[in-house]
Amino acid sequence: LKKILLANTNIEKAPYPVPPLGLCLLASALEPQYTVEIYDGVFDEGKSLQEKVLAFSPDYIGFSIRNIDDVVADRPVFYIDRIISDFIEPVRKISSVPIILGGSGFSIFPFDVMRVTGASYGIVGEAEDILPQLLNCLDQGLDCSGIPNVIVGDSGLIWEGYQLRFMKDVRRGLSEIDRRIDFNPYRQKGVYSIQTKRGCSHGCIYCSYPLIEGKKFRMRDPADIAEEIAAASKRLGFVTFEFVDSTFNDPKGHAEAICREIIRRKLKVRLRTMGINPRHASGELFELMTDAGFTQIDATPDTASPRMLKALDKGFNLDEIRKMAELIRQYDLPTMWFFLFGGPGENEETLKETFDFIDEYVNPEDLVYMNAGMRVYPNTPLYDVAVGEGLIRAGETVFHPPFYYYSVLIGKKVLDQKINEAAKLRPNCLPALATVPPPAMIQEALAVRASQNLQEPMFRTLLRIRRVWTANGRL
Ligand code: B12
Repeated sequence: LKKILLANTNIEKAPYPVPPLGLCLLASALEPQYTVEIYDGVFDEGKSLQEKVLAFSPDYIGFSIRNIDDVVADRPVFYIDRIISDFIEPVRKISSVPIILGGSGFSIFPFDVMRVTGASYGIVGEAEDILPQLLNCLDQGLDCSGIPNVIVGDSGLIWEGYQLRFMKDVRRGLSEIDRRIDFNPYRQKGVYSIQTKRGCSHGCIYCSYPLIEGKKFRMRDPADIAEEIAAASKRLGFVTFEFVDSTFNDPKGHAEAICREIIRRKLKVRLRTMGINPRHASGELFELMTDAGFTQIDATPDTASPRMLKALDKGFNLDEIRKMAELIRQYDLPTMWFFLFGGPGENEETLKETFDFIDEYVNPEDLVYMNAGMRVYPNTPLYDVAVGEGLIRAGETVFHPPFYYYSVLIGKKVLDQKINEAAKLRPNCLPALATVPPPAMIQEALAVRASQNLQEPMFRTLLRIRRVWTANGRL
């Protein structure tokens, strides 16, 4: 059997380390035709990668590129430099096998990443079908440029005429993350990731998800998902499961069905999710989520200004966000709220509309994450707006340095100032730069949680400590 090493190049540990779900799914799709090993770089950061390559001696090496930058305008973290210096270059020094790239970050900027890494092949989007096809093609020494989603870079020229396809059926092998990588370091701070569907049919103007996963929702069977959770929790004991879907409760009915399957099996699990779509939030959904074991959710309306909801093409309205906020209070579900400020049309009035909503509806014990400036991705409506306003030229790359959009009606300086003022008045509202707590604060939070046996989400403990530190002038 031919051998492939799949390497996870993601070393980001904030807000918490995430296990390489995609690579585990790929491993399952490649077996038994290929012998697969995964190198997880999250904690090792590339240190033992050369050793791994020498010991395993793979025929192919796949690198997963999840993050390009950290989407915080004033914190210029560009992950690609270290991916090249700590992962790709060390491997090149000792091996000349084909290098294949993929992953969500890669899929947004495939040509830029191919250029800066000089990789042989890249696959845009999901790769369970395509990676085995590409490897079969390479095994036979054929020209692989006609395979959908594949970019060929080995001639030094990058072939840009690839077609993008998504699988019809997402019912595939299981990730079994803990069987493929060492899950122990994730136990404490991390989560076990579960994907319930792929695709996103919403049209939020800045968003890259439809480019990565396609625009059509493709759902997994709710019973299969509950079985996956049951099996993993049997193997691992008590861990938190997190749903990684673009929006958890779309299309309507699927999330409800998953909760029912979990409840029916009487699973004792701790669940969390990002992306609750206000349009499809209901008392029934919240009841089911609470019964299934949700202890925390993320609410990501982006704005609570009616004008900005339209400008960002969010597909829901302020009444629906209010209704969701009421349900969150009624069911007492700890929530992290996310707002993105500065989109097209943002001005001082629209900002006030969002802050008025926060003051009236958000529990002061819940965290509000305020991001100023919108990261522009290629092939999105926001990119076209930026071109139309003369901020970038048509076709211009926004890969590096990352390009952020700020409404011309307010500008970066005033927007940052307003966000900082809002944060001063509201201890639970944090500008993006303040959301990574200092290590000493995390230590204190861990100690408090252990001594009082607190089960609440970490962000609530941290927020309380933050208040004390601010009052003492420690921050
Ligand atoms: C869920 C999610 C989160 C969750 C993660 C929870 C969890 N338990 O994993 C949370 C909210 C914590 C999060 C945080 C962050 N995220 Co996030 N996140 C996502 C999201 C929505 C899904 C990722 C996922 O799990 N997908 C499911 C798996 C199955 O897919 P996959 O890993 O991509 O793998 C498939 C393919 O990519 C491909 N593939 C993957 N690897 C490889 C390798 C090879 C060789 C090949 C051929 C193919 C291949 O095949 C796989 C199977 O089909 C993506 C957007 C998206 N739709 O992809 C953003 C995304 C990855 N995140 C992004 C970012 C920036 C971040 C943060 C840096 C933000 C921040 N400042 O906090 C952090 C970093 C966290 C970390 N430790 O890395 C960006 C990255 C783009 C960029 N600008 O760099 C994305 C793309 C969203 C966006 N803005 O467009 N995130």
